[in-house]
Amino acid sequence: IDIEKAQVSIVSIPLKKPFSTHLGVVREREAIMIELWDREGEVGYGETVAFSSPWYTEETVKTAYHIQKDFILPMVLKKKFAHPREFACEFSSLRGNPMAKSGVETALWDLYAKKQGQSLSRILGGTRNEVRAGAVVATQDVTEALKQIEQFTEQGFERMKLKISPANDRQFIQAIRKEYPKTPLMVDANSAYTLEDIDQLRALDEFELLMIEQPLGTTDIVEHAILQKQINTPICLDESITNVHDAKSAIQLGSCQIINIKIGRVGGLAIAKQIHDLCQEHQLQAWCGGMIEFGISKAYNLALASLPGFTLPGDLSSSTHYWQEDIITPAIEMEQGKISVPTVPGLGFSINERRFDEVCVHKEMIK
Ligand code: OSB
Ligand code: MG
Repeated sequence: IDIEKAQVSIVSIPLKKPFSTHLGVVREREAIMIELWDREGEVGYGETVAFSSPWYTEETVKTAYHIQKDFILPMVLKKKFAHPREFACEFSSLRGNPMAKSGVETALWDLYAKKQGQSLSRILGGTRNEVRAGAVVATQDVTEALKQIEQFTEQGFERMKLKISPANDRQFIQAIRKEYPKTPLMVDANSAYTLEDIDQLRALDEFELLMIEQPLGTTDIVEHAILQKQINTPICLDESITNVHDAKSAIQLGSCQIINIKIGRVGGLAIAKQIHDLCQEHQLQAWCGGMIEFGISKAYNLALASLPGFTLPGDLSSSTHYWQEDIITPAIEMEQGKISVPTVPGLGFSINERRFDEVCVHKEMIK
């Protein structure tokens, strides 16, 4: 892969409804799109999933833009890659900034898969032709949550994830369990608890949740191991797993039974695949997390989630789940709770230029 030029653009679209967690509310999604062209005119697409503010992890749209424009892209333009796997090694001396890295690394995978004439899923070793979807209920209001679950159920989602916090767990989950006694339910706390809340967390065991995602702090790998010994609900780690080493530590310590793998959070597709392989080796369940993302990132999630170790439904939804019209073509659609994995060469989706121009707020070519 020999890259000739790169375009970095910022797109922005308002959400159909606010996405609310104990950390704040997302009303508008802003993200950085990456287009890489090689010397033969082939293009690869990437999406950078950092948010406008650092509520989920440290990165933001502005920090990722700076790292990509001033460090990653100049190096990518200079180097020739035999395989996208070489990216992680090449950039090991650029510390942190996993979402900035992932936005560029994924574009190399799309380009590579197109050159090979194979689907990205196939290149990665995917074994599924469809993946199971899952919906996220991100509101602090019970009536609104029930309304959303009713709609999600009608749309075909079979698994619901509720955003919880110490101020909003028991009564909230109870109200939903009462109406939906059989629906597979899981909860995500985004680090809202500490070990002092052990009794409150143990009290959630009775709801037979599929898992509790990231109850404790982002760096609390040891504390999660202590907590897991005292509750029955399986712990799933999200924010705590930022690379392969974190996954190894969590597995060795028994900090979780399940890992949520997000390509952007771990710094790219090659590392996401390595964490998947590690989960398989140690018999941990894995699933693919979501970032309220645009279609390009969703398409990478489909390819990743087609790997055999992704045994649970992911935070995967159609490309019109969060807004009326996305920037990709064709659209990603969900049918009966499932989304099909593309079989055409590469990522399987490209940018819809008309829609892209409507929502693009900044564009820059780097040569
Ligand atoms: O913690 O999994 C999370 C969205 C943005 C940031 C963090 C998280 C989420 C979600 C997934 O819960 C929502 C989705 O993309 O469907
Ligand atoms: Mg999460």
